[in-house]
Amino acid sequence: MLQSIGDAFRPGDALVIVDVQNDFCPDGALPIEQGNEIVPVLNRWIAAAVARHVPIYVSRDWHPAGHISFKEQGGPWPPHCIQDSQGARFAPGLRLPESVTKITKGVRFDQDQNSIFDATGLACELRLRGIRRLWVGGLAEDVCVLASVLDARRNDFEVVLIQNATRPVTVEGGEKARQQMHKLGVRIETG
Ligand code: VGL
Ligand code: ZN
Repeated sequence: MLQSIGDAFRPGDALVIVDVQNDFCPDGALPIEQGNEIVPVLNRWIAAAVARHVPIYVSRDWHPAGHISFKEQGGPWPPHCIQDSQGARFAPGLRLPESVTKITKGVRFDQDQNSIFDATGLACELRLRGIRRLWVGGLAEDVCVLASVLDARRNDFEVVLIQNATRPVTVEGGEKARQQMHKLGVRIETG
């Protein structure tokens, strides 16, 4: 457990918030149990990041209607996060400053994009800004958070997973995801 989350930051850090959108919260189309409970935790991290001038990146799953990842199209998921829908909006309690950088993913017609690094150019952007370490939270721990963290490690970024700022689709999936991340040198923190 960190003493003070602000003090945990150092130069070269960024805060990364993955897909905290209505459809992944309990009343949404692809509800994640207690998905909304991470919002107040993330708000503390956002405030600390703003106070320390730590850049904040926020991703959104942003699917065209009839996306390839939807069940009707042979994919694994119910329709969710359809572009411009209420379900695709960021959770209303999430206090995002105007200075956040948004990452839009899931827009590809030919395949899903679980990772925020997949065809977004994000690794290049982070390197240009001198970012070397990512503090990561969001939804879902065993899907888009996992895929993003794995890609971050492949791209040689250090990663700290904020454990209490993420929730999995399934409990077992979350455990496996944490094991996998830990093996790849991801630090797992509560703050
Ligand atoms: C996600 C399932 C489908 C996620 C996105 O953001 O974790 N999960 N699309
Ligand atoms: Zn999706």
